[in-house]
Amino acid sequence: MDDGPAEATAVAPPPRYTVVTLFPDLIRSYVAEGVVGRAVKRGLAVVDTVDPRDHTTDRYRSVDDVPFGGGAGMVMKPGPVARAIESAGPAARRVLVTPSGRLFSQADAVAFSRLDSLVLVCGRYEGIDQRVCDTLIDDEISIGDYVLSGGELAALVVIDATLRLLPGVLGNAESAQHESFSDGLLEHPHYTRPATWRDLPVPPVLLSGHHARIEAWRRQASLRRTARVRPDLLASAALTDAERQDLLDGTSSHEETD
Ligand code: JCQ
Repeated sequence: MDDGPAEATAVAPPPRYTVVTLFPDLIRSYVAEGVVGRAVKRGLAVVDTVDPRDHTTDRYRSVDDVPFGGGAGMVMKPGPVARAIESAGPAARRVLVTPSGRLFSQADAVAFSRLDSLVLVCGRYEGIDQRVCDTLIDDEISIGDYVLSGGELAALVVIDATLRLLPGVLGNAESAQHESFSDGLLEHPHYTRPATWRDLPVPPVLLSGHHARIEAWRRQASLRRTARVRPDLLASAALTDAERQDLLDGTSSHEETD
């Protein structure tokens, strides 16, 4: 087989995730471990950090200041965080993680996984000077309706959810598993050995070896769990008419596992 001149075969660089943070060690320690750590070590993604404190110009290396108009808490000064963002160079998307953003979803993770670069900006204190958001930020996302002490955990959530979607990061089996969450339902329960544990048996169908019945049981368990725990998800989930009818027939008398 002739693949053409070897010297002309361009290799795309891996996607780059740059985190702008006052606590780079928090990011580094997480991305050194587990699925994300393996992906980074294999060169499937690059995660790096930029510290706004390294972009200060005053003797005290100050990154925050009192809010104009008064009030409690401190605000991140625009200069250091702006220079930190710009030091990452051009990026496909610059995202601020903040409780004031729109809610991050699996669909966002899929969209981010198709970008070749992403800058994630972590706020601390009460937030970041609005002029930085207005001029340097493309997107503001929240991971949920609660307040964290800083954006680092939220940025790590976004990186983790995004990076595991990159080609080659998960094995084939795990990737296929994914598709099953993409049907918009919650997962069915999982069991492993022993078949009886503390007098608790595994649902017998799972030991039957009857793959069609097992799939049907899992589908029903997913549907019932979703109806019970997250009924809001059913509106956009792909359900057959028969499945919708089954859920309407369902009462508290039957649990998800029967
Ligand atoms: C993200 N859900 C909660 C806290 C201000 C940029 O301004 C701020 C950022 C944070 C950190 O992020 C969160 C968060 N999603 O708390 C306050």
